[in-house]
Amino acid sequence: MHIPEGVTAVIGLGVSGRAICRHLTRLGRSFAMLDTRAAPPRLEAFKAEYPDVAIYCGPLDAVDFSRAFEVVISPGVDPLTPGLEGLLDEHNPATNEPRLVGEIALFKRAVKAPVAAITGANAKSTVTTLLGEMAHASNVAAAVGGNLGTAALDLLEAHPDAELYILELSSFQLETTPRLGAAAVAFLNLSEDHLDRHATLERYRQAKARIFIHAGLAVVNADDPLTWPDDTAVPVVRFTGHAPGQEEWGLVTFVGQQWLARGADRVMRVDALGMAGRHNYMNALAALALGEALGFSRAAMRTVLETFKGLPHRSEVVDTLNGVRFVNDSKGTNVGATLAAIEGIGATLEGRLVLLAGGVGKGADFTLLAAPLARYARQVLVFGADAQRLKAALTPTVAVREVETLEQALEAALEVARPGDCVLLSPACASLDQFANYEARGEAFRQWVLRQRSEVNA
Ligand code: UMA
Ligand code: ADP
Repeated sequence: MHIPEGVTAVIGLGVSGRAICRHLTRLGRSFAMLDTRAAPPRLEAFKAEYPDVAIYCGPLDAVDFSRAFEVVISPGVDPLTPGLEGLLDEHNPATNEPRLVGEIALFKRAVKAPVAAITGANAKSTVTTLLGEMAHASNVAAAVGGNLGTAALDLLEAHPDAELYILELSSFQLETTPRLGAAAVAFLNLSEDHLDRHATLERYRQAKARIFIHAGLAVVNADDPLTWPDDTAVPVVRFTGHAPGQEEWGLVTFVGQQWLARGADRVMRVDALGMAGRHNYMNALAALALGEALGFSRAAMRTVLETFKGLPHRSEVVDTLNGVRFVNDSKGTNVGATLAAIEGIGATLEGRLVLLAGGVGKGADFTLLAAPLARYARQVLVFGADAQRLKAALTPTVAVREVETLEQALEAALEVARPGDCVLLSPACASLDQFANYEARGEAFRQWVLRQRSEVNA
């Protein structure tokens, strides 16, 4: 297959690919759709919607891109896929950008209002959602999406008059964004994830650090130097889990109570936060720092922090059965997220945590979990594709039992948990070996707990 002269090649028939096609249609540009899978989902629906668009499914090294206007790639496709090599480094004189770009490059060319963007290994969705709520509470017409919810290009059509676009951006999206030029950005934290794609933590960091390009202001984590920009020209505001410097956001203790504060200026007590867990103090601070940079009202931001209970599948309390609390953190899909959940929740119940973990480990180093689990966990139940690797990393430091499925892990948890304990699903792994996605895994956990509840009540 060759892409004809002047035609844009769109790669990936997913949420982003479809949003890119709608956008190119609005611009009146001709395009072809490509997907590396032999039979991508929703192919027939796409053909029906775009009967005149050329479609190619198969290996990209059989495609001649040399005459394409540009190549616009979906985040799930590696720019180093055979057939695409070199395109990211090739200059496109028509756009003054690389010949290979992603959805966010097209978004940047079209957007008329300021952009706020959030990245990090974890907590992106939580902080993005919080910031969106804070904007609305401050009467700013903000449109929220990106890696979370509505695709960025679809936001432009759904909210053409937005005063602010708030985007959660993944490393996959940033990797193919030449210059974002956002008014305010945040890089929340960095720990290993997606190493199957980025190969090293440094390459993962570099992809995420593209968020700083031409940024008006950057909110970064003072406790995590990997989130700091290499470019010292970017104005920075820091947040920390310790006492803040004068211009920083952090935690201060006042008359025995911990407060979120900007320098010496106390903003709210942590026990007034709607979200549970110490890791959410950091998320609240990051959102406050961004909100203040964007001119939101402090009173409005405080109200949001008091009422926002967190997103589903993120340290979400499902129910308490016979004194045992069941917490669904299915979105804990990497070691960093699971560490945050264990420390966020476990700190209040040393030795009383029953952790359920497992799935697809994406090549992660699970030994980092051993020390905190030795302190906080009564028992760890591992399941799924990487159960054995998890077990090997935690043995003999922690009591680990291997089972096959989440349901078996829950049954085993019920046997070992005592009143006052917490059964936490925070798998440190992706779900795709046994579930459609992390939501389906969290829902399976929730449904099982609710079934137990009806048996308890019966
Ligand atoms: N795929 C192929 N060949 C292709 C195209 C896709 O094999 O030619 C596979 C990918 O490897 C992946 C799947 O298809 O397994 C989906 O990839 P995609 O790029 O088509 O995904 P979209 O449906 O466009 O969704 C993407 C984000 N998905 C990914 O980055 C994998 C969605 O984030 C995002 O909401 C959406 O764009 C809109 O911006 C999801 C996600 O899992 C929530 N993100 C990762 C994360 O948060 O960890 C980064
Ligand atoms: P993302 O969109 O980056 O995946 P989410 O807000 O969906 O982030 O949260 C994902 C997981 O990250 C949660 O399950 C939680 O365990 C963990 N998490 C939440 N806050 C933090 C934090 N400040 N640092 C590290 N991990 C966190």
